[in-house]
Amino acid sequence: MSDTNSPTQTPAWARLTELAATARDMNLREQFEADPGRAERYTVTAAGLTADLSKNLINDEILDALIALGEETGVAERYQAMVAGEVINTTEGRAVLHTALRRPATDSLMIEGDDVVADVHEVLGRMAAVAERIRSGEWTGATGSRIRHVVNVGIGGSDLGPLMAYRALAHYRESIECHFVSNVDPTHMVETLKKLDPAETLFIVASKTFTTQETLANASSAKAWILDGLADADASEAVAKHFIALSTNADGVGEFGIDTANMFGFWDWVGGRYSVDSAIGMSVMIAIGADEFGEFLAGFNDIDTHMGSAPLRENLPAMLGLLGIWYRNFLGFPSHAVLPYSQYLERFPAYLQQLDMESNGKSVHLDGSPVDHETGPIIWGEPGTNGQHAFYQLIHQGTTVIPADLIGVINPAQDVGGQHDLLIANLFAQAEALAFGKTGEEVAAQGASEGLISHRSFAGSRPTNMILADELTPRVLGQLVALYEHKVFTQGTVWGVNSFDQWGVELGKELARGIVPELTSDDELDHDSSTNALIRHYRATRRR
Ligand code: G6Q
Repeated sequence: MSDTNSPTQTPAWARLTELAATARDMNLREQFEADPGRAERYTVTAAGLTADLSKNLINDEILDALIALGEETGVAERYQAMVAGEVINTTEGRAVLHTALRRPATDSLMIEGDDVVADVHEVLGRMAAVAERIRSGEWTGATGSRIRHVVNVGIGGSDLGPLMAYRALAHYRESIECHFVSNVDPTHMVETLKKLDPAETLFIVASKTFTTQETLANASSAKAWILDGLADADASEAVAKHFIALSTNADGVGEFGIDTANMFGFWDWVGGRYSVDSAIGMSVMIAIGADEFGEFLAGFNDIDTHMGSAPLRENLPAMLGLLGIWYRNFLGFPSHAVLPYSQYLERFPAYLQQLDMESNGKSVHLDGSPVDHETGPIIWGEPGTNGQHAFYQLIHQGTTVIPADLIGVINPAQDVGGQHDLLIANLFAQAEALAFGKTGEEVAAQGASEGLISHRSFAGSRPTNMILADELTPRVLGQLVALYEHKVFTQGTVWGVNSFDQWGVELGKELARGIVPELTSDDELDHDSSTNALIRHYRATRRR
């Protein structure tokens, strides 16, 4: 997109700029008083998800202009191009086809003469067979013991998705316990392995490229731990029975010593942060079984279908994306909080940080021209109610408005003494407090002393999306993830950026490769004076 094609040049952008001038002072109390049907009109459903969008700083005029922006920037058309396999990741010359990972086996999608849906189901079938052998105890380790622990070794997209989903679906987990080691900090592996028995432990080396420094370092230390712990077993048998790989790089996997029969592949059209529904989800499949993993994929597909067919006004991922643009570009709010009222979703905000910030943290349009508007916001969050006792103070009374997604599950997997109702009461109360606040008069009427009135007042009109699911099943989790994938897609499309590359992570990696040998040598340094001084301080202080 050239500058003349920037979204700022659309009529809708100009209209939204005009509307923003007054919307900043929008009072949600007044909006609700004037419009008794507001909650109902601004509720959008998608598959098993219901979202009350009425507590946003919007009215029909603003919504119309946001939808016009989605239309003028071609959100629906670009989505069709993506799912059809067009090369929309232009900087890496790749199609973007994570939606093909969850299409039913009865579908087909021909890309360069190859049915990618058939390829996906071939791998899923092999994954299911191995997952079943591990779950049933038929797959044994080198000493004949059954596998009780699985350690996923991967980072970024090869860690965040499976870890998030494994925690979210803990209720569905059966016998096998999974662990996730991602950090190159050796303490991560050492602490994880402390309570594990090599005879009962299977490592999954999850790396799309099989070149990632952190993952290869951790995989090597895992291999050493297995070979050391199973010293009586034949080394190649120990590796064959205690390692499987998830990768697109068969040569790299073979070189590491993992039998490529125990490698589950995926394709370069799956971006790391979009890969939890590919072979990268193997740990989740082992934990919950292939049938439930199939449900997880079906949930993604529910939202893919919705995204591809619902008009923008009734299209939940698109609406969440457009509302985010309203806040980021027109009202100037720099961050967005995701606050799940579900302990099972404790890793969901961290997962979304990568999905959103790595996708849309960009400063140039697709054609390389600099953007003339803000792009991705800072995404952050923690589960409620914990966040309430930590950082909600700033969301309620700070000087920055932080739009938030509040996510709730109506029917709990576990309920003890009415605690779930307590959780949900807090969820609804937070949205109510943020939207409607508490005036000085109300504070005074409750008997507060004059000097405390301003301290105890809440301005209100702090926007939230309330997203509710009936139950946190694998299918609903798939729906939630796809909801955010397509929200991010919508925003990237409007902004005209490439949401599918991540060049911004390269520079640090490159510099680290240069610094590694410098830490253990006395060589001259020619960085800037700060970096040189840090390296010298490390050399002088590090005990070996
Ligand atoms: C995600 C990124 C990145 C990637 C990791 C791990 O979209 O590409 O987070 O997932 O760098 O890469 P490998 O799977 O290749 O080890």
